Amino acid sequence: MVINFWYQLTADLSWRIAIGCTTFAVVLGARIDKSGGQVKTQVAIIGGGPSGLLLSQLLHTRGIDSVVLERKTKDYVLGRIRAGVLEQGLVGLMEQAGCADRMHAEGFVHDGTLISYQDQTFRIDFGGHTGTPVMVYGQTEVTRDLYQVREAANGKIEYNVEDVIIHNADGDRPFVTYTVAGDARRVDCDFVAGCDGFHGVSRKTIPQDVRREYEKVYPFGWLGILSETPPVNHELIYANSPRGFALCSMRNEKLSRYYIQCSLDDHPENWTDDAFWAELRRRIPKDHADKLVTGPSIEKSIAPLRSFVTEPMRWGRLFLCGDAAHIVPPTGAKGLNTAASDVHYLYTALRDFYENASDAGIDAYSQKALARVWKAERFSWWFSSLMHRYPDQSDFDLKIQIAELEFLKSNTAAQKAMAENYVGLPYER
Ligand code: FAS
Ligand code: PHB
Repeated sequence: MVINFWYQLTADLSWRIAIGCTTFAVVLGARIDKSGGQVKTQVAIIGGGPSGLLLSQLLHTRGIDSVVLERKTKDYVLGRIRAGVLEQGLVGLMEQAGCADRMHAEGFVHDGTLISYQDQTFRIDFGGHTGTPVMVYGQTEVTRDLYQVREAANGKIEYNVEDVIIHNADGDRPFVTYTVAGDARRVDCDFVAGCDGFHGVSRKTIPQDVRREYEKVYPFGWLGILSETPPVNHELIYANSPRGFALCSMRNEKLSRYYIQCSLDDHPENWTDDAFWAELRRRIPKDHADKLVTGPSIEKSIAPLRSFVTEPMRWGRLFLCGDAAHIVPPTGAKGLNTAASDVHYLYTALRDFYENASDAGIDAYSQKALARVWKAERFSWWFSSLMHRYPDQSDFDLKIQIAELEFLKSNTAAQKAMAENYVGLPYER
């Protein structure tokens, strides 16, 4: 904690000298001058989604202060319907962050999933192959729990921020400028965590001649609905049907989440609820289709599918986390979970910097995070290739896809490999 002490002392000294012209409220180590215009903290976090909030809370547990800058309102962030399946790694991080009680009370522990094709259905036994389950608990609830624990700790979160610019990321004194309702603000910090998602500013702060980007855009999207109906099955069902992919998931006993593969030029308003239910029935196993409980959709949206990675995930004192650095097709439920492993690596690196005066973690961050990112990219691409019907698929391609499903259905080693990837590969030490 030596570094932390000297940081606090110098920060106090420099601020005491300035105290004549400013008043400041100490908010978790972050200090704001009377205009609210300038803040000094240890880690400036761009983005108040799951990555940014989880990192902020984990840092807080070690007395490392941070400021989270979020472009939207809290309600807007909570209104996004996204991931539903948590790996044990993320479950552990939520426990470490001190906000796992509701997840354990309301989440569903799943030991397997069903896969269907050509009127056949088989189960991948996560527990049998790996001894590890997954937790079904919506990203919205994860984010809600993180907001709650940050607010309880007086965490500094600025909403509705605009014009965010990261300065001196490759120098020793980075800072972030931004505005709130036209009011200019500045955060001076030791490090910047870019947790601002695919459309954020952090990735683009890394010069183009430093960045290398890899991308694959899939020729289809997912039309998803949320309905206040009981799930059709107690475990998820991934379906490969001649009409396209479908997924049956859930949020709780009374809230179901369903997806069907759709074309990229489709729109949610093209689909009445009845049309969606009829199409879903055509794509899932008949015994489940017959017992499907339908109802009005309370959310209906289309998500495009892409695989994307940017390298490196660090530039000077700027570190990219989560969707700011990588995107996966949601088939393997790896988006949120890979963001979580980034946060784990960055949190432990910053903890070691402040507590042990060690640069080893921050110097190894990008390489260590990318090693796991690419394995998640591979699994998500593989599972998407296995389960979706591609517009340009030849008869040969289709035969290979079915043979792959036959092999997965009949081979223990193949099922073990799938289970190990789905429940989440270990976080490298
Ligand atoms: P996020 O995008 O969640 O959060 C980034 C935050 O930064 C946002 O709140 C944004 O408002 C803010 N921000 C952006 N620019 C900013 C700026 N300039 N200044 C300040 N703040 C800024 N994953 C799954 O595992 N399963 C799924 O089913 C699934 N479905 C998805 C559906 C959709 C439509 C999308 C887009 C993603 C889906 N994902 C899914 C992936 C998703 O869950 C992400 O992996 C997860 O949100 C990553 O979290 P963050 O890295 O925090 O990024
Ligand atoms: C979801 O419940 O939203 C969900 C579950 C598993 C996936 C994708 C999405 O692979």
